[in-house]
Amino acid sequence: MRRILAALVPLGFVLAQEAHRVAITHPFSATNRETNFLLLWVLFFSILVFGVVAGALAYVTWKFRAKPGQTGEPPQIHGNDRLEVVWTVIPLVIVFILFGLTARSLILVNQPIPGAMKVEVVGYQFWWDFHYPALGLRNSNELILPVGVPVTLEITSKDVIHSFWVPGLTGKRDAIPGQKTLLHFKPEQVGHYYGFCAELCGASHARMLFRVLVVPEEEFQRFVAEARDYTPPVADARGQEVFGQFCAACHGIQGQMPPAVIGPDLGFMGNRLTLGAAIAENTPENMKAWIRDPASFKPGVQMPGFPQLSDEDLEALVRYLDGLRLEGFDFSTLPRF
Ligand code: HEC
Ligand SMILES: [Cu+2]
Repeated sequence: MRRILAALVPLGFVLAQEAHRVAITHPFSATNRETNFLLLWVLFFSILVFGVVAGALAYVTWKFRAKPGQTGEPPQIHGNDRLEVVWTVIPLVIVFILFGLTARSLILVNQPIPGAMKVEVVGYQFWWDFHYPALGLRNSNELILPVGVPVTLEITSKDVIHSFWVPGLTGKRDAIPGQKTLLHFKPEQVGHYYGFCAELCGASHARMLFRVLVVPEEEFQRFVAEARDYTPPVADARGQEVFGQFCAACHGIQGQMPPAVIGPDLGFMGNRLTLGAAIAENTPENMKAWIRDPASFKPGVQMPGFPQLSDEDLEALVRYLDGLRLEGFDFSTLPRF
């Protein structure tokens, strides 16, 4: 018993600390406000139904209990039309009320918002690509959005069904091959939001995460302007050579898409906070370990390992990748939701 408690306490602590990642009640999102509103109504009716049913049961049990000196069966009652109509109609009314409230919420949160910025979202086993067609900008695994500007996400998948979900920011939407699904919302608060794939999609489904970085509008505009004139910096010439030899077939760097997109765009890898679709922190150590053996991070990953690279080449490559960045942006200090 004591051992179970000793295990549960730290678990509870971790859960309390990490609960914000699935904060569907975070109030700075239209979807979540609707969820909260519905939650209250559902809770209200649940408590009401429980109270009436449990109360009636308690009353009947007490009222028709065996009295002292009573023998044999008490008088039996068969059917009561009025009572039966009442207990059919009341639940029906409750169901209709909940249906009406839910339909209203669904219509509200699925309305396109005029003037929305379009971002194309593509799910792959096991990562996400974000493309801003009007801005000529592309980034993988970390979606950067300006606060206060409505967006429309056009979501699809290149392989199996995935599901795009950012609990703190908006609802969930399936990513279906050959189809486009839409998600409309307006980020209302600057922050670093946790995203998940919410549809079982293969061995590393649970490791198919992403982040949404909601930044002040002028910071976003600055990022877009600088990205437009971006020539990928070469922080290490040897690193660039190694990249061209081993990596460029699958990985594009901002604006230079490989013929068939196979891996994430690495154009702003130096600005990324995370690695491997947000499962590890983007540090040089993790980067080296990832390149040597990505499958040790993610079973079933579509990237081969490169154990054959010499230590010098690996160091050079990591310096080159870290140099792929726009200077003057630090997203690590955003509040986390
Ligand atoms: C056969 C195609 C292929 C080759 C070759 C390849 N990669 Fe990848 N790479 C991928 C795929 C696919 C992913 C996405 C893995 C995932 O998260 O599921 C990936 C992910 C990555 C990531 C993580 C990106 C992010 O957004 O978190 C980095 C960094 C990376 N690769 C670097 C390299 C480097 C460096 C090389 C060359 C030494 C290389 N890759 C070679 C396919 C490839
Ligand atoms: Cu998935």
